[in-house]
Amino acid sequence: MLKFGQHVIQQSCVFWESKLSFAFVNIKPVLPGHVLVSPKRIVPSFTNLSPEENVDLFKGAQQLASLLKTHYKTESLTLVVQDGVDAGQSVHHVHIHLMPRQAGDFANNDDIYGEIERVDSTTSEIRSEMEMESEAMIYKELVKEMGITS
Ligand code: AMW
Repeated sequence: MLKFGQHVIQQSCVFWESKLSFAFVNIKPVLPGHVLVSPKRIVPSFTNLSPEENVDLFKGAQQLASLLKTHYKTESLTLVVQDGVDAGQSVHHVHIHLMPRQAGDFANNDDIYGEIERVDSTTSEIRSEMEMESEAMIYKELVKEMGITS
């Protein structure tokens, strides 16, 4: 069990861990494969990451980006870090959004940013724990198969 700001993330929803970081499935994904990578320590802002946390987090995000590109058969991925309330950050614990993209997934490519804001403000699109666990299981297998290191 790991903390994501005020939220508790069940181990079954975590699909990758390193010494300082972890990745987990999203409770309200804006697209299939929308996952989050965070430091294990509750660090509110990107600028508060230690150099070690920064390297560990981005190394993990890069490897998991490859996993998502392979699994979702795409060459395109949107990465987002909302740092601070005025940038749209709602959970005050650094997280990188990884979102695999497909041709035509939004009418305009950049509509994804409006969708992140819209979904963030709803409580109606929360997924079941079972659905999240099933998704995490698929990625856990891929982490092993692709030899993604911690
Ligand atoms: W931010 O607006 O802070 O950049 O994004 C917060 C993200 O965290 C959103 O994508 C939201 O769906 C996700 N989220 C919030 N609570 C949980 C949770 N308990 N488990 C998984 N994802 C969560």
